[in-house]
Amino acid sequence: MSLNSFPYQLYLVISEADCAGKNFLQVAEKAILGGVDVIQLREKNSSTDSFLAKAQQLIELTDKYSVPLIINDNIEVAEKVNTAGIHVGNSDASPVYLRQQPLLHHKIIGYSIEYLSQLKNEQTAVSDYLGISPVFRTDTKTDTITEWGLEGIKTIRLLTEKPLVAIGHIHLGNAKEVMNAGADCLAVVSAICSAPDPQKAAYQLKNEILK
Ligand code: TZP
Ligand code: MG
Repeated sequence: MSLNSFPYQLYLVISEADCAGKNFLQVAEKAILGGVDVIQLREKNSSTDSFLAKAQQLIELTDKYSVPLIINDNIEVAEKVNTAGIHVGNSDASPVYLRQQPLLHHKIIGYSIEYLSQLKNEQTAVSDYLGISPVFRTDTKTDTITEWGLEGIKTIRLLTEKPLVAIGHIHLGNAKEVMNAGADCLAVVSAICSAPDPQKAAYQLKNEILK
């Protein structure tokens, strides 16, 4: 297991829509105060202009707390806002392509794994961390392919030393078993964004990870 290129343990994936009426910047700040150590902005139904505006607001906050900000699948936003990284899926721009871009090549690159065959490809080789996507079925993202489950994490753990970020229906009740299966980091949307108290939710999750 190698944590050097991604030494984080609790990863908030956030969008304005996922915060359901709450101010997403306030949710993000509470999450940081609770123990989130990396944040991804994932705006699936926004125009690039709106995504850009949100990223510019969010990076002011993440910079204040020295928390890395990662942009989901939007090269223009990742280039224009000086974010720490970009996350892509199997059908997005490829990590190899991103590594060739002058404004992106040095950034953290995350790559979602939906098929075991991806572990052998050059995209995986150039990525800083791998998303195990999804671990469990989730209402937050329904266009998914494999549900890896705990067995899937164990299998992937045996096949790669890349840092593994588990995502998909992760909450306080299963956090420890997901870590024990071989994940290095837990990524959550609803466990924090939909929580009545996002700071407390983040704090409890972080404690569970560190236990
Ligand atoms: N990728 C795979 S599952 C997922 C993403 C973005 C959503 C996870 O959301 P939740 O609410 O933590 O299950
Ligand atoms: Mg995508």
